[in-house]
Amino acid sequence: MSRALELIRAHQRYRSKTLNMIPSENVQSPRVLKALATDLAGRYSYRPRYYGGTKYIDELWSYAEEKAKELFKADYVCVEPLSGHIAALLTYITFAKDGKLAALPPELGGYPGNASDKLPDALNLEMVYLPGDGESLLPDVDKSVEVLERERPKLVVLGGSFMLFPHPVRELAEVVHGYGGLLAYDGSHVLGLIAGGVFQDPLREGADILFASTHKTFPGPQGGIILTNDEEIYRKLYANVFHKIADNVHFNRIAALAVSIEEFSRYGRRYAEKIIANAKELARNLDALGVSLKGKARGFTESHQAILDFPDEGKRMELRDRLEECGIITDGDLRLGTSEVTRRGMGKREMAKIAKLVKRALDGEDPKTVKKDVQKLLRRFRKLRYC
Ligand code: DSN
Repeated sequence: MSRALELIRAHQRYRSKTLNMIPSENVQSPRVLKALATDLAGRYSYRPRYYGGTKYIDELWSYAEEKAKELFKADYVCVEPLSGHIAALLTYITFAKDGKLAALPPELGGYPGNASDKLPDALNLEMVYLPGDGESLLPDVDKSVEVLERERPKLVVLGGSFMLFPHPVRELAEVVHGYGGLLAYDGSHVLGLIAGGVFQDPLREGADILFASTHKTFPGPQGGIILTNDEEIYRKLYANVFHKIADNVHFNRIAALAVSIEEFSRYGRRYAEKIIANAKELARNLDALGVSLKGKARGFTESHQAILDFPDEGKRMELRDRLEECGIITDGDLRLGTSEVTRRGMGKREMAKIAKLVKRALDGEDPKTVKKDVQKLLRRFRKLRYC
């Protein structure tokens, strides 16, 4: 017996007995998994054409692009980035390299890759951090306008990793365009909510570029995507794809993305609506049980996340581990996401149950008794919906 296969099985068994609340994860549909595990996983193709044997690959590639443009209502798309991080990298090297980039700092909700010692360090970017509010995790519009007018960064990024509410795209786009800058939106977390038409619509609100990962609220394979309505922006981005950010763009992933877009086109709107309704319900129930959450003054959340408010990092890590002992998987910032539980068919009643289970775990009840109840809840939700 292969040790690797044993570990895969052990992982699958373990995760099937736990409640996954990580907001940057989701489960793939059987068809998406099937597409990933095909011959495409070992093939190459380039543009312009170099390899033989690619006639179906090339058709699939174009099909994925057409379906993405249709679903996201964009004129141009890059499906080549291997992840959301690589989509950010492609956007930054194309439009901000050796210049100024503005974004929210990670502690106010921005992507951790925007920390000064990460992507900005790798690309020699001068970082301009947008002022914001650690409670709502939103940029402060007036203060951001001041900073942008003073610093005039080439590229400004809204959106991020800790997102409870829509970002002020309309409010800031005019300023950025006024001095000749570009506005990008990191929709990694909320891509499914955008595609479902239930959150905000960055490309119609003034963003020039929407980049994202494809596996969070959007239930596709792990990967990245960039969308724009501007031909010149697209041409500049595409010129930096081959042999700058990738050599092989992984055609099993692109095929799986096409499958997930087909599925989302049928079921996505209902799914996205339910994700948000569940996040709101979960947050309301946690609050009623006395658990402190971010964003309370604005109604906790309008996205897929509810974020517990424990300022001490050590305490958060301890609670993450305690929750896991109880069968509830979350992250070191105690963000609770509803994408996966929604996909498993859970609704309002289950959100109230999950809130109680989280509260019992946080209160230090014996993990064995909480875990038993978590597993009892899971047993009724084995089948995936919206696919
Ligand atoms: N890995 C993504 C997340 O968990 O939000 C981005 O940091």
